[in-house]
Amino acid sequence: MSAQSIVNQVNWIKRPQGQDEKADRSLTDTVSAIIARVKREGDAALRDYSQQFDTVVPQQFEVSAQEIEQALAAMDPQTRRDSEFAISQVRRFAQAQFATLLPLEVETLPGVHLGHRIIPVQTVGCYVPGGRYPILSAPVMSIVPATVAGCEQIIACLPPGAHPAMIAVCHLAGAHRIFKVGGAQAIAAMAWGTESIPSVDKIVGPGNAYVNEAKRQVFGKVGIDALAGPSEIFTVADDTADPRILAADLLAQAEHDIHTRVGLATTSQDIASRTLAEIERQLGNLPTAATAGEAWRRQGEIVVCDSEEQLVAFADHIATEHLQVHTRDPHATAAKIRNYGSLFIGQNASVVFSDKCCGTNHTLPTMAAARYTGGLWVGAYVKVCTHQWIDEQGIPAIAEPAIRQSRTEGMQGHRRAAEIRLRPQEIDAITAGT
Ligand code: HSO
Ligand code: ZN
Repeated sequence: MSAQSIVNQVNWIKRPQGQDEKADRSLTDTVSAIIARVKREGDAALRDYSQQFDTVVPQQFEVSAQEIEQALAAMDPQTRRDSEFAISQVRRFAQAQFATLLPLEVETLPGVHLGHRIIPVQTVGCYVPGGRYPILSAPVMSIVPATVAGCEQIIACLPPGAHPAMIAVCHLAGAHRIFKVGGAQAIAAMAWGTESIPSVDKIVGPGNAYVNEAKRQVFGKVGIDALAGPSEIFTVADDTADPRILAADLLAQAEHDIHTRVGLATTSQDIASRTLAEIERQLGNLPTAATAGEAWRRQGEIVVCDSEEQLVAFADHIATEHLQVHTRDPHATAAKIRNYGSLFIGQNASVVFSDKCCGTNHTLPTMAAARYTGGLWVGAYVKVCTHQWIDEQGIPAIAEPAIRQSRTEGMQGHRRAAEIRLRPQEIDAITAGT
């Protein structure tokens, strides 16, 4: 077993990107220049950036009905059925989750009525990344929950060079309008609007470093979901795990990108050694080994722990995007863990199933963001907005402390507004300052 692959000191938390401050600054500057220009010049800037970054300028940015028909017709029928299956699974789960988002009316004190309503975000922009593979499930994950939430206008942007099947899936998933524009310029367009592309209320979906930086910079003007970094997978395992399965799942995610982070923590030295050997064996005949092997060599880790408690503590510490649990009683182990983007309980539940079609959303927090958030879901497309109404009998209980607090704080306008509710017959005197 190579010493460098078995570590006790874990590097997982190190940021995969952004260690170089200069590079960070130049990314920030490049993206802010792109956003400023799109905001100023609209479609003209989009044409320029498309030429510069994608080397194609679409005749028009919006995908026409005819192009959608062509994309659907060109799609292999089984591929289409598989995408429709993924859409229906993601929809079913999103619908079930949506059903848990209930309006609320409660009387917290006699006459004090408080509540909330669940209101869909009106317009949503789904960014669909290009990248190394045409990942057909990507548009499904950002568009389908928006349809379930009831968003009125769902647009999708994808790079002009994207595979036509990606356009077809955007349509099947329920996008109302689709645009061929990618990168930071697409994010800028959806945030500020151009002649062709409407501005939206919220932008969702993963992308490369430029897309992420653009989302970060337009946040505030629009809502965003999260800033997704390179994919991550970690498995916690005991001596009941199967090294062939452990290796296959780690390599599956490793093929995404050389920056993918993959790792295993196990209580078994034997499983650690055999998984290490198995990874090398499987890399020997994996067609995507150039990427997967590079990711494994750069970021791969196998950690040997003394106990299940250590496995759990370790998992909580790294707060990974995907956490697989391959232990004797995986449900019991899983119940003890709190930080993960999505949890894969037992060895049947491969991350790959969620990536493609089991129905959970594959857009998940990376870089330890799982400490404070879960992944993309139907709840990200709605607002939980409160309201209140006060009966006459509820006024004193609320107005009296409000008046005292306002006076203490020197907020006399607030004090008056509260006081006229308590003594409405004295409104003229109160507002006259007597
Ligand atoms: N693992 C990726 C999603 C994906 N992988 C889709 C393959 N297809 C991010 O969670
Ligand atoms: Zn994946």
